[in-house]
Amino acid sequence: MNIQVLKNIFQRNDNAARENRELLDSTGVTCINLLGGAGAGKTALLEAVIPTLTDSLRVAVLEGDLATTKDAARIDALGVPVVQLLTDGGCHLTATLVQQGLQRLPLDQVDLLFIENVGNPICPANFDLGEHLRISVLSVTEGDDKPAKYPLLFKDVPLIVLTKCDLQPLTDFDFDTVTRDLRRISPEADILQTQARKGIGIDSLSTWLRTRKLRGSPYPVGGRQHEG
Ligand SMILES: Nc1nc2c(ncn2[C@@H]2O[C@H](COP(=O)(O)OP(=O)(O)OP(=O)(O)O)[C@@H](O)[C@H]2O)c(=O)[nH]1
Ligand SMILES: [Mg+2]
Repeated sequence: MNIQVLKNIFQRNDNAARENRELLDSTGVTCINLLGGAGAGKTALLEAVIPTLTDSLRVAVLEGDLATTKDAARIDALGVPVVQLLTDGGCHLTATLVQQGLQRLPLDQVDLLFIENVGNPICPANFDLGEHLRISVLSVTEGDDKPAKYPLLFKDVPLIVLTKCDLQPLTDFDFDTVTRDLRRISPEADILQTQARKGIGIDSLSTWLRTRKLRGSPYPVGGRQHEG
């Protein structure tokens, strides 16, 4: 009985995700789902990279959180359209909530849409939102064992961004260990080291975003396996 309920939840989510992707495709919007643990530096990364993109790309953001509009306010300060999605305690965004957010955005005036998922290294990875690709974020303060312990977060993503690298000397975070583990989980993924506060590595991220052929790309879209 319980298994049937879970299946229905996933089916409803996947239907909404399919509709979201069709809407995004029909309006020419490329959508990136940004995943990572709480406080990994997702919003800081967006704050740093969005200003490097807006000369030629029209960017918008959907901000996912359990509560508050704090992250949306940080993005609003950049002058790009943003909608705060509140899960009201839920530990991940759903495609249905994203669908409501999409209705609030001027999609015909958007080229690139970032969805910052709820800070959580587990649940968000299980839910397709209709995005075209995912980018996973890991901060050095979380520890170098996290890719091995939370592999689904890093699976089938084209880019993994290591954040807060300025703090590495204060930790025992070992880049070789993380790189080896990430290669095992996602052999094709690019790995970037960043220090969003100092703007280091942001040019590389900006170039990555600009030069990837995001739409019509070979990245796996939709139909993700529900693991765990
Ligand atoms: N030293 C340092 N601190 C950083 C860096 N990037 C982010 N931080 C800090 O890390 C904390 C969390 O950053 P956020 O950008 O809010 O992280 P987040 O992943 O968006 O957090 P949630 O949305 O709550 O999951 C803040 O205090 C940031 O100032 C960095 O490159 N270096
Ligand atoms: Mg945030």
